[in-house]
Amino acid sequence: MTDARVLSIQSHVVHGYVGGKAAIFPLQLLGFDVDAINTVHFSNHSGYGRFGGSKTTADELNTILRHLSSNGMLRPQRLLTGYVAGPDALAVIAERAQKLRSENPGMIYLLDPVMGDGGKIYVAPEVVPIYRSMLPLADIITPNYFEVESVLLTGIVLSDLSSFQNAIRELHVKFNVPNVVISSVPVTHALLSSIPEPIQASILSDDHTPGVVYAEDALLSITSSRRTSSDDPTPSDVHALLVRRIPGYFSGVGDLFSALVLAHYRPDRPQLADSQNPLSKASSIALSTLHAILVATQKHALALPEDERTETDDELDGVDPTRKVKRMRGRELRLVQEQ
Ligand code: PXL
Repeated sequence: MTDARVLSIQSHVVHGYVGGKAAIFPLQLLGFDVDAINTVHFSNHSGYGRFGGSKTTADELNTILRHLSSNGMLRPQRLLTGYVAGPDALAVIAERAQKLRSENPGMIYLLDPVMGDGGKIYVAPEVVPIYRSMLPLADIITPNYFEVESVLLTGIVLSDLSSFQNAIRELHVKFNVPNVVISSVPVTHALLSSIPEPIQASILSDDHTPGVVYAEDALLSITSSRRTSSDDPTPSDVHALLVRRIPGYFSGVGDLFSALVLAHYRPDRPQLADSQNPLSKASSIALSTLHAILVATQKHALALPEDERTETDDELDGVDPTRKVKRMRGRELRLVQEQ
């Protein structure tokens, strides 16, 4: 393997597996050297309710990048950026991503525009325009469903097939991103009924469990790769990957997914089945790995003593902080055990 160094810029937590802690070990297992810059250094992820530590300032990031650069250590073949705590730090990363891109046009950059989820925006408003200006630098972006449909990215409410088509087109055309993966898409009735029937049937026939309404029990990842040939009338090649939803609260899932997509994205390898492109193939492998990790994590969490166990997210609302911490601890991704 020659293209084996990834520069990963995202959170660090001492305990548990989100941000870099969810991304670096899987990348290493898949054969990559990983240079890791921490955008925060926290005790644990924010879902515990109680957490603390520091955010890396723009000055600190600049110092680290400057020294890496002057030591000739800043020549990654792949770049992965995730959660960044604020606009000043993000501006430094944007500037560096631009520089790395111009120094190495062949670098593969996966940008996860971490801005919100499930209806909640968790970054300062000034972060949004910086991310939007960074999107054209990326080869792959992995926004979640909420980030795409909110004002954070397109403002196009994702309901049926045509709204997805419009949003995907906007990401390819307006933001000039060649590869888009939209994760955590619920399989709603409106979406299902807007899809041509043979495709609808292929989604539903995936269900082998009698009596289960699979659509409600599943999430889609939608991948779209812009066609490269200018005489191709189809603007992009879209795949929808269906995965069974594992109920419960997990953190770091998006970070793990993005790392796996980046690791498995091999545009240099031509041997693909007709029905795949490098992005859909990478996403499909990433999803099956992620699914296996979540199944194992869920199994572990459910086997814990009663006061450490959570079966649904609701059980976490209103529980006292100490119990919540116990319950969260049992839901850390089982990356090491399932390596
Ligand atoms: O993407 C997950 C994540 C990343 N970084 C920090 C977090 C979380 C999730 O809670 O708290 C600091």
